[in-house]
Amino acid sequence: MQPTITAFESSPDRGRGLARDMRVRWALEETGQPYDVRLLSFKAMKQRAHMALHPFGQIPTWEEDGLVLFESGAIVLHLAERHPGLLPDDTNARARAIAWMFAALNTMEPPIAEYTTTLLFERDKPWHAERLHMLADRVRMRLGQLSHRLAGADWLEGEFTAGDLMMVSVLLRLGSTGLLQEFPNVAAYVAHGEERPAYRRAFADQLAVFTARAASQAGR
Ligand code: GTB
Repeated sequence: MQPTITAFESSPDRGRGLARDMRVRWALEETGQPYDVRLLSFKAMKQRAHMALHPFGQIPTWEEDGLVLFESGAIVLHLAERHPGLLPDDTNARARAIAWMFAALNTMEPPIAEYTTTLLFERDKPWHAERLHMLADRVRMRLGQLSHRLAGADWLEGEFTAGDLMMVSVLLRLGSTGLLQEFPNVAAYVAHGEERPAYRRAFADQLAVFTARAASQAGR
């Protein structure tokens, strides 16, 4: 049975690939695995059927042969461990790739998520400008450290791994904020990830969901 993942029926990012199903789609494309997608409204995400799959009522989830998973990192790791293409064979290199997955999710993503949340959803707060400034500096600190580590390399550990997939996915959340461009080698790293055919296929598929829905609503 091929896996089924869940995704937004209508993503708030209008198909810009920022929702977390995108990293799972990308991993599926990198490993050449076919999959099905079940689209969910915000309401359906909080209903019993989906809450039985995801304790926090979110996307993405993963269902395959009786296994149900949530958390995009756990899903990508599960996939990477079972199919070639995302983790090196060498034990130590594999451990390092997994460490980068955790770094993306646990060190980079929290300040980036805080920054983008404040940028988009807390504009009306009296402390908005001050907090945004502080959060931008926290993101800059991590980007600077990553930039130093990357130097002129294409990927974090020589070859492309699930660590890069996760890191690029997280960095893409910075989108048009301009922060990435302050670190040209990090911006180039992200662009390099976006150029991968597997990324492009995953991006096109999630965008098609948004455009099909927008077209059907316009036709009503
Ligand atoms: N840690 C979990 C994981 O990695 O899987 C986080 C999952 C998560 O945050 N899911 C979000 C969700 O289901 C979608 S991705 N939200 C609905 C809810 O909580 O009720 C987060 C997201 C949403 C929208 C944008 N955007 O529009 O740009 C970007 C990211």
